[in-house]
Order: sequence, then C-alpha cells, then structure tokens
Amino acid sequence: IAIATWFSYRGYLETRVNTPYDVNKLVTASGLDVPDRYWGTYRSGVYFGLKTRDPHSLVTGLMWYFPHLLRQDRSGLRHWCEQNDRLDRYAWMEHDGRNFGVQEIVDNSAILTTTFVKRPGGKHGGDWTARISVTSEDKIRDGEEISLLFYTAIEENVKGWIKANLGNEKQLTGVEGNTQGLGSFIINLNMIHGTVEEHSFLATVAPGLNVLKETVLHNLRIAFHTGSTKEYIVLAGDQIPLSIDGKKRDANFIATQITGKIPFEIEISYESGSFINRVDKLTGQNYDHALKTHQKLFDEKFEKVFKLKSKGYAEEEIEFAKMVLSNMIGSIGYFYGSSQVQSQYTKGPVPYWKAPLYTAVPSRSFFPRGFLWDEGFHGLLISAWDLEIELDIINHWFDLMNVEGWIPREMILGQEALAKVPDEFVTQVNTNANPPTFFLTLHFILKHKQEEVLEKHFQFFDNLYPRLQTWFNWFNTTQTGDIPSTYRWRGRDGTTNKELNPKTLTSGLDDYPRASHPNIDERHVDLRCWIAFAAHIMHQISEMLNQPNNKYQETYRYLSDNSLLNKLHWSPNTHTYADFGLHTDKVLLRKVTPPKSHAQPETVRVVMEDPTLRYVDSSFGYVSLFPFILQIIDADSPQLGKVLQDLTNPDLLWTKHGLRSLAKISPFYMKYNTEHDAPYWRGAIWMNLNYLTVRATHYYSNIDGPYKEEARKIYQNLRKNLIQNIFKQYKKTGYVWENYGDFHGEPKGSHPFTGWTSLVLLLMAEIY
Ligand code: 6A9
Repeated sequence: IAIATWFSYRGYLETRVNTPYDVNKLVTASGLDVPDRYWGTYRSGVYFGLKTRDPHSLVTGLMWYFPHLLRQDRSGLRHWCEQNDRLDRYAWMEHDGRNFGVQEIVDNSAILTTTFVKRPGGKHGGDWTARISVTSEDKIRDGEEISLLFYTAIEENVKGWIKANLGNEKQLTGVEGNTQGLGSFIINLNMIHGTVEEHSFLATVAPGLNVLKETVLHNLRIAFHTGSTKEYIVLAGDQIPLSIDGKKRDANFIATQITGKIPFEIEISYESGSFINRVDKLTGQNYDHALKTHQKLFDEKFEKVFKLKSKGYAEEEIEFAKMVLSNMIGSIGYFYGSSQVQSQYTKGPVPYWKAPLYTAVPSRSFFPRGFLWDEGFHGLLISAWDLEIELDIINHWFDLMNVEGWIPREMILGQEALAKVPDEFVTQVNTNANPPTFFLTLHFILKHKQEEVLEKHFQFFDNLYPRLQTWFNWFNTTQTGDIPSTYRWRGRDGTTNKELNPKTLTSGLDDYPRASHPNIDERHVDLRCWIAFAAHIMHQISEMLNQPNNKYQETYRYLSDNSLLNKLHWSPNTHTYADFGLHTDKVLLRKVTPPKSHAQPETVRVVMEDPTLRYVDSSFGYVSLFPFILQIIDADSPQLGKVLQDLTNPDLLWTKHGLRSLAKISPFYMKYNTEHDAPYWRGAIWMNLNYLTVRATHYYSNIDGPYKEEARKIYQNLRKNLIQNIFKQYKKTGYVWENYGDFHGEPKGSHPFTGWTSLVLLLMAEIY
C-alpha cells in the first residue's frame, strides 16, 4: 500500500504542472457567440490575412513578389512579416479591432494598401471584403509588374472543405466551401482598376499551415502566352494528389495569382451563405462608402479617447498616434495549441492542455506571440481604446493558469507560432515567474473605467477574483527569499561560467546585472515592489467586490513600510535602492584555450575576486527605480529626493531621448554578456519602464510633499524627450522599435515593435 500510494502521489505531482486551475473557464463566449469579433486580422505574424476566432479556423492571406526580383533562391516572396524582407515600412494606419482596418505596406517604394471592412448578417460572422491596391511613391515604379497571391486554406483533417471554381478557360473564378464554423461561403475576386497581365491559380494539399509559402514556391512554373516570347511566373493549377485508394483528395489550399502593372487594385469579397437577406453586395462603391463611414467613426472615437487635436498636436503627429494604436489593436492575434512545460517532477517537457489565446503581441515580425508581462503593458492602451477587448484578453490569459497558480511566461501556441521560436526557448518551467503586470492593467481599468466597470463589468471582476487570489498566492509563496519580506527571481543559472552575469529572464530585464553569484541569499528589489503593488491592487479589487480581505491590505502595508524597505534594499554606500546578494564586480570575459591542445578556445567568465554578501549597488538602473516607479516610496521620504536627484544625472540614466536602462558608470554598462550576446538591458532606452517612470513623476507631482515641484519638472522633460525621439525615429526609419540607443536615440532591436513602445500614445495623451 505504501508503494502504491507513493506511486500515485508521484503521478499526482507529475501532472500538476499541466492541470488547469479549474474547469470553469473565464472565457464563456467566443467564436460565433461573439459575432462581431468572429472574423479579424488575428494572424499577427502575416502581412495581411483574416481568420476567425475558432481553434481550427479557415485562414486567408496575401503573398506578393516582383517577378523580375524573384531570385533563383526564391527569396523575394513576401508572406510572414520578416525583418529580412527589409520593407520600407508597414503598419496598420487605422484599425478598430472590430469592423475595419487600413494598412500601408511599402516595399521598395511600391505601396500596398490593404483594407478590409466587415458586415454583420446571418449566423456565421457575416461578410467581409478586402482590397489590395498597389501604387508607387511619386509614380517611380508605375508600369512595373507585381504579382499578388490571395489564398484560402484550412487544416487537413478538420471538418469542412474548400473548392476552386473554374471558369471556361480553366481560370479561377472564385472559391467556395463549407466549414463547421462558417457554414457555406463563397469568396470572389474582382479587379477594381488596372489590367491583368496574367492570372493563374493553385489548388493543392498543403501539409500544414506553417508551410504555405513553401507550397507556393514548389508550385511556381514558367509559362508563355500564345504568340509571345515573354516569360511569366505562374501557379501550377490543379495539383491535387490522389489518396492511397486512388481517389482525388480534397484541396486544403487554394491560391489565385494576379500579375498586373502598377498601379492596380483588386478586391476580395467573402460572402456568408447564411446571410440571406443581403440587400446589396459589400463591393465596389458600397465598399468605398462603408470604409469611409468606419473611418469617420474611428477618427471621432480617437479624438474622444485621446484628445490629441484639442491638445494641439500637429496632423502628422496625430497620424503617427493613430498608427501606434492601430498596430497594437490590429496585431491582436488568436492562437490555439499547447505550450511545452516542465516541472521538477516531469522527466522532460510535457504538453500543456490545448487552449486558445486572444492576445496582442510585442512584434509582428520577431515575436508574433503572447508574452505575459508585455501583455500587462499592452493592456493599458487596449483598455483605453476598447475595454471589452481587453477584458476578453485578460480572461484568455487567466484561463491558461494551472492548478498551482502559475501562468507560463511565453505562449507558443500552434504551428505558425512555433515555427518562429528556436528550440531552446520553447519549454516553460513552472518555477519561473514574470512580472505580474496584469495588475497594472487592472489598476488602470479601475482608475479610468470605474463607471463602466460598475455598470457592466462587475461580474468580470467577480469571476476573475478567485484566479487572481491564486495567482497572487503563487507569487507570494514560490518567489519569496530566504528571510521574511524578501523576494527572489528564480531561473538564474548559478553554475554557468559562460555569462558575464547570469541572466534573469524571469524578471523581464534579461541581462540587467544582478548579484554575480546567484544563490538563495539574493533579494531582488524589483520583485519585492511588484508583490507590494500586486497586494495593493488585490486589496482595491476585494473592496470593490465587497469582499474586503485584510490579508492584502496587511501585505501591502508590510511591503510598503519604507523603513523595512530601506533596511533591506537601501545601500548605505551609494544611497540608492539595490538588490542584495553574493556579488563581485570584478568579473570579465576572456578567451581561453582549454588544457587539451586540440580543443577550441572558448570565452568564459573569469572571477578576479571572491564574491561577498553585499548590495549590488554599483549598477544603478531601472531596477534601482522600482520603489519609485511602483509608487511605494512615501512622498515625504528623503529617499524620494535622492531618487529624483539621481534621475536627472546624465552620468547615470538621464539622456535627451529618455532614461537609459543602466547607468553609464556601471561596470556592466554596454557590456556583452557572452561572446555573442550583445548588451540588451545594459544601456538602451526602453519604453515600458520609461512609461512607468513618467507615470510616477506625474503621481508625485500631484500629491503633497517636499519634492512635488522637482517631480513636475522631470515629468515634463522626460515625457517630452520620449515622445520627440520615438516620433523622430519613426519619421526617419518608418518603424517603431524595440528600444533606442542612449547617445543618439537611434533605433535598436527588432522592428516593428509596436508592443509596449506604443505606450508613447498614452504619454502624448497624458493618460496614466
Ligand atoms: C527569442 C528569437 C526569430 C525580450 O517582448 C518580448 C520579450 C520581453 O518580454 C522581454 O522583457 N523580449 C525582453 O527582454 C523578446 C524576447 C524574445 C525571446 C525569444 C526568440 C526569435 O527569433
């Protein structure tokens, strides 16, 4: 019996990591229950494509290339957003998250404008129409050929079918189909203006939705028109393989290609079979009219929410602001699949349960998937624009909490998402946290949307509350330090000799320098502040729900007690807040040749001095600011004065373009972490923490205290510097970026990065 019990207990421990928190899900309505958000641009990682909020949705999408530039190696076919495509720019210029969108893509001076409009009707999410027009800047590429491919695809082995409709000349006239979610439908393609040089199609079986581009590349052919010697690249037509028993299989991938001369424009209209009382078609002039109507409503709402016109911003600044909002909204994706997770009890990675995720993404090109702490920042902008969308996003994320109260940091769901992630980053480990930024979002919602919440969304908070309690509890028990009221990020590697300073991916600040020798004595000031802040918001929510719980209030009081905070984290040497741990600054990377003479030289860390238990105070930076940015410092505390004084010191963090992440005088400033890992959070200017800093200066300039005036000055300057630089770099490069250099404000990292960098709009609008 003892052995049997032991086995079942082990089995129990093994399964906890991928056991859902509860069977009662927060997302109770999705798919067809929310018809106006059924169809959308939910494929964040493609330049243009629509699908539905359905685990096995039909997908549609766009590819294009310039025939004379399609190289031997076939590069030049555009499909997924890739930095290597080196487009001049691409972004949603308008997108309301529900009805319509307008995107501009500039590829070597050719401008592809992709727009879409949806129309409700019937029982399956209604109709939509999309337009793709190609023009060129100053007409410089007019007359040049471009090939546009528009496709429809469906996973194999799901219920439903699609079929190519061919006209007399074996040309594709349209696609029809029937799926469980969509019922019957037809998709037609019309020319709006310009002439068609060549028109071909492909109907085939694609082995997966992650290899649609490859499938197209395999099926390109060279053809001639009768009586001409001009070569055309065409699609190979009917390429449907036979199944083993000799029958024809069903196509699951149908693409039409239209080659035309710039300028020209095509229209794709999707009509739902269940929409039977349609008075007119959403095409031609009707389309123009519908698009205009939505654009007007969008403009009005934009001004009502952000008030940039009345604040006196110039037209081009407002256009930029609409672009950052629209990109945040327009790159919200719908993913379905299961993450790979691991705990100390599993022998290796195991699959999480299959689930959907509705979420914004940091970057359409580089990171087209959900990230936990990024999403809490995205939530600020999204809830300012459309609260319902944000609450739905929060519900989806909290449905991904396991029975332990853990939510994985990175969500890699489905084939398309997985294809973008190197193997070593896939597995998520259940001891690892990521800042609980959803408390920022919830705080923001309570502050700015109080009426709406009390009127309509009380139930949302009521449903969410048990999960929030469990989540909070997970942080407050698994992330604690060795002595009371201290906290420690897990997931640092204490055994490596490859890194100058072992990374802390869990904190979100990756290579930001911490104690050089990770061990249980470490205490992390940022994490302690996150927990204090979370306790504060938990208390607010419990009050709002009339379920006051002293526990949260007490935890908040305890963790925000300034004298205790100062005892644990105020360095008496530098008079700054700091981590504490086993540390030395005397480390460096050196290339060494291992004793065996034939071994390759490798770069390792050399420790020149024994580490001691001390404050990690030689590295002033974002981490040192946490008691300030999460507004835990008392307004009359001398520490506040010192933090403000340090903020404006150009040898530390202050630059004309925003606050750099790490002080210029830090021994780790701009240092590589390994031979190949360039500095990331070691100097560059990041928007998320700058936003929080601006927000804190705003806060301290609005409450009484001796440093009020000081805070107000910094508020004004920091805000102005950030807005100016991000706007300037956008004008210069066409993109919004992951971070910015601290000398010239030059853009760095991945792009477009319209995740938290888009918070620049909240700075413009002064919404905190
Ligand atoms: C790498 C390489 C195609 C790093 O914005 C998402 C995260 C942040 O949460 C984090 O704070 N970024 C920041 O330090 C990007 C993380 C990408 C990790 C996976 C895969 C993809 O190559």
